[in-house]
Amino acid sequence: MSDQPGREPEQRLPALRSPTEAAPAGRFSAPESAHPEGLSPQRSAQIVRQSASARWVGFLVTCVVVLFVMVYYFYEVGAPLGLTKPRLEAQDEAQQVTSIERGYNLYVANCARCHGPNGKGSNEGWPAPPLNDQAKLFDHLKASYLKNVLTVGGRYVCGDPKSGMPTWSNVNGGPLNYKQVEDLIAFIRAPSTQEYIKRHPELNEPIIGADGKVETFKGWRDPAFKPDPAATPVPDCWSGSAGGTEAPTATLPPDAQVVTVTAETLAFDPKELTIDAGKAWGIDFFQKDSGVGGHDVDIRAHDGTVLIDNAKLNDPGETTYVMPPLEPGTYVFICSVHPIEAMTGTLTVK
Ligand code: HEC
Ligand SMILES: [Cu+2]
Repeated sequence: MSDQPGREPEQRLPALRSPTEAAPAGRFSAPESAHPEGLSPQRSAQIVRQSASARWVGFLVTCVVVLFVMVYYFYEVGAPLGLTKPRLEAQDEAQQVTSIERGYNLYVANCARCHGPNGKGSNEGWPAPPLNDQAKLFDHLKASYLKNVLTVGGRYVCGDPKSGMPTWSNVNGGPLNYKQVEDLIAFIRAPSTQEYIKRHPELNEPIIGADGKVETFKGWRDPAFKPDPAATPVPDCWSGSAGGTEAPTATLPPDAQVVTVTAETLAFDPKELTIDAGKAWGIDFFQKDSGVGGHDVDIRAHDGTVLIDNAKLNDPGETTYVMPPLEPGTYVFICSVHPIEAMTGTLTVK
């Protein structure tokens, strides 16, 4: 401060205070009584106790928070050692199971009549190529491929515009919406290592079999399957072992068993049929009613699952239904137009 020469430092400050005007010290400190020279033993014991329990409470609250965070963390990402699944994964899986169970019903209702109830297709005498085949499931029937086939129809498989496989997705005029297409794909690609519950298509309740147990099914795809390195890869265009496109109109071998069924005055005759297992067979069907909406002969399992869906004869006439081989057991043959007692019979396959 060389601009004010000759003054003492305190005189250079802007406001000079008279030395008597000191700040009252008492304002800034507690009264004398708050600073006892010593504490009584009880008082100091109390202070120690109080601060100890306050620290305990703090410690416990911290523990609770830490525990909660840890439990929630494991709930979210899954407990160690695989004790629980990550929450999102578990939810994903539950949704996947639902999708597969729905897909099963869609398959039974829409696809089984050509690809067979087990997806064995032409390997078991059905008119469409097999889907349940490990080599095909391994690298041919991928989700994206299935989606394309179901969206475009059988034309997508080998480029045949007259392919017997219809278009399924409703984006191209088919009957199934995108969710149903997804469910079907989930079912076709479901792993064979897991069991799923058969559910009623409308009620969604588990179907109870004749033995009182819930009926189940397994996926087709073996997740452990590795193709033989020497095996020829599945070709892009595969319509069964014969190669090329097969029309889905099977013809009966000359020695096939053919049974006769007559529908007259809204009743089947006979109401009992017996055929051999494992061989293609036929029904000579005589339709003698007019003005009743027509008749057909469908084959169903006892739980109502449609196994064979034959075309309806609207007017009186005769046709021969070509029937794929069936496994031994008893089935129901029924007119889908008149599912009444008189148009329901028992088919025994031996
Ligand atoms: C009317 C009979 C019929 C029905 C019903 C049917 N398909 Fe097909 N499907 C075929 C035929 C025939 C082919 C062979 C197409 C071709 O090569 O032209 C085929 C081919 C396929 C293929 C391709 C197979 C391959 O090896 O590339 C898939 C996948 C398929 N069908 C799935 C389904 C699904 C899923 C359903 C039920 C929604 C279904 N099909 C219903 C007759 C049918
Ligand atoms: Cu009928």
